[in-house]
Amino acid sequence: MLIKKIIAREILNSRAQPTIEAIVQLSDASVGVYSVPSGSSIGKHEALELRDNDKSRFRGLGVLKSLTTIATVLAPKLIGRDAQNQGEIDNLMISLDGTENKSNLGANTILALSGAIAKAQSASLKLPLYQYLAKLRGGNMHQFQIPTPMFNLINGGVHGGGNLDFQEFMIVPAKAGSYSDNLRLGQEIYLSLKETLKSQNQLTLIGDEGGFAPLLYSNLEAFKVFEEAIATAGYKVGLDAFFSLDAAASNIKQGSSYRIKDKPVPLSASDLSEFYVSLNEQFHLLSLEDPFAEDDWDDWTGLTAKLGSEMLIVGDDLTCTNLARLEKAISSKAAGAIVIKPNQIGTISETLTVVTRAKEAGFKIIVSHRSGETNDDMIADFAVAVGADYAKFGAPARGERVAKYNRLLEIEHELS
Ligand code: 2PG
Ligand code: MG
Repeated sequence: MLIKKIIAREILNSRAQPTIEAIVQLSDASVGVYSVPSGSSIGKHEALELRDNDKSRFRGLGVLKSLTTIATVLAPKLIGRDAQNQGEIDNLMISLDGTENKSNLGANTILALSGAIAKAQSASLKLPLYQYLAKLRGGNMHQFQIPTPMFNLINGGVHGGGNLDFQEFMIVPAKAGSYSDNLRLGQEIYLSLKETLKSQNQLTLIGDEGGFAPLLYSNLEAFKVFEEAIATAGYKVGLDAFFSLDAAASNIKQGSSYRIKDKPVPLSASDLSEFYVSLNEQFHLLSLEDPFAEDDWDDWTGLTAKLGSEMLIVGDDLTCTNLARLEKAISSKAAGAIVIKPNQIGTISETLTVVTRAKEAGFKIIVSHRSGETNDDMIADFAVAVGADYAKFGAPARGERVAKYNRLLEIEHELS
């Protein structure tokens, strides 16, 4: 169906930062509305998020440049095109930008339209969005499954209160249960964790992704608190629920070493690797994301050789949903799983391509929100569409997080 009208607006995300909402209308009156998320632990190799840098508005974070680009550069080229040609449209926007990292027009500018066009076309076809996205990828249209949620229940690093060094302490339900049972487990452990923290006179204030941000003595202590909360909720670690960690290690690297409060002295990469080994001996991690800084490939390869058969070593800042970086991760055996975030690369088509390649290489797929989110729930459909193994949407609390978890409930209902 032909694209008839494109509108873009400046709205706010969950972190009080402006973002872009695009509204695309097709000639049959179908509409797609999509708003772009925003990270705070942004990988060096992500496509560029364009901001106005005009300090007189929104502390420089405004997105008026993007709105102007949409109105004057992109919309004139897109109006009249057929929205079913997502790949062609995305390629056109990539070539109009003309840079490697979309620094000319902005990945947020381009993704706003890429997402809204996909949503409009799925509405026009009267297909649920996850089915339409699966069709775009050329994937299996029959065996849809809901990915296993990764609940980020303790927020540290740049998402927390500045106390814990690692960024995301997650609880992941066992694969066996239904999605709704898994969501219930997440809620029960979340509220049990709140009580556990209270009983230890800890603050129960929350961080950017809805998890708690307590003032603990060490990063290890977070796992001990988890153990207690899980037991109190009536679940068993290693049977009903597993631990995952996003170290987001680029943010804790100072010079050539890493600083974590568990150790009195700075750690070399090999010290940190030993720390992960002993952490795993004590708490058995399901996955470990960004264990080292984003360009330290040899350290990644070493850790994957050491621990990769016991847990998933996950690239996020390492890979940045970027095909070339994924290829390097595959050939250097630097990881066994990849975080997929459309706004790291800037178009729906490129994101789908990265998923397809990662699957082909046997990587596990973790489709992820960003720490700065709106209530947009397209990422939930995306996770189902690509047959993701895991969906990482933060804590099972706060509106912009539960928008995604509740959308998965809706899809589960529809599939049953
Ligand atoms: C991450 C993400 C999402 P941010 O590192 O995995 O949880 O954080 O969006 O801040 O990059
Ligand atoms: Mg991460």
